[in-house]
Amino acid sequence: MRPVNFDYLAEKLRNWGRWGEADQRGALNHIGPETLKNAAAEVRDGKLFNLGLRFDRDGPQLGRKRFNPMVYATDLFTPMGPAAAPGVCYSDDVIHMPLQCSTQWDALGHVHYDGQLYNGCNARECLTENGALKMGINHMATPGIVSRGVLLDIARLKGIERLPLDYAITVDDLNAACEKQDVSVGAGDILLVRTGHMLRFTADGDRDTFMGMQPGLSYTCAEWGHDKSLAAVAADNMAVEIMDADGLGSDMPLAFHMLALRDMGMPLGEMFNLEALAADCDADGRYSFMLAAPPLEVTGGFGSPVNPQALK
Ligand code: UVW
Repeated sequence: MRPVNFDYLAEKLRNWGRWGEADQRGALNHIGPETLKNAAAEVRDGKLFNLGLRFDRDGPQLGRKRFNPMVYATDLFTPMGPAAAPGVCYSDDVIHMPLQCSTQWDALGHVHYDGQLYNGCNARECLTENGALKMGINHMATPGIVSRGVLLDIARLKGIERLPLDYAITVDDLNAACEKQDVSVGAGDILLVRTGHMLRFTADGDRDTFMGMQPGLSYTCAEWGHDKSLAAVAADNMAVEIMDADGLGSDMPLAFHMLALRDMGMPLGEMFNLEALAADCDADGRYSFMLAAPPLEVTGGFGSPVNPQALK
């Protein structure tokens, strides 16, 4: 069975055609010139935060199909050329990694159901072994992803460091966090949701727990994001949304993914490390900032690694 009201929500929130039949950027279209100017105006204190995880063999993946990045040198101490003086050398390297292995954006082509992607694209025609012919991450890379960011710290709202593994964040939680933090969320904003789950990897080194059942958004929060005209949502867990036995046991697992990516055309950012930013927001009471998180322009990619930066 599909989650309660899933089909009703999917139809209500569907943005297909809203930005044209050929559109492949979805909710990123909410980011216009005014949004960008407002985003830049958030930079007041000269503070910069890196929200990305490191890309190395000690990443969060447990192995199997998604594994941690492997970097190899392809040139080491290589002389610059026949005429180069002794000791004038260069080094090059190659990285082997899944695009989904660490801090990343999901492209609109990442998930689908009922044979269709965002904007009604036929999944069989669009998804190939060499990438997405439509709805690839490359469409999000130009002109890029920069906007006003707003952090809603749901763990702090609850007075705890990390939400319990089975906690589903509700619309009431999002509204309560806005009120407590005295911040409003508007059209074109990128919402960052802190669950505290990241600490299970970064502080505890517990990959099994980090990659397992986890707290996150309930699929019902998709309607909130739609009403706010969010451009994108990212979180400090692996899936943005809650991953629990109920959801994974339904015939529409990752229901928030489906509503966001496939129906709303709203990209999802995963494994954003929000700890330093959240501590600063708590200290200065300001939960909005400029967020620059451009994906790599991987042609037809179902996702992209990203090194997101928040500026205050
Ligand atoms: C899946 O696991 C399908 O998606 P994600 O990595 O986006 O959570």
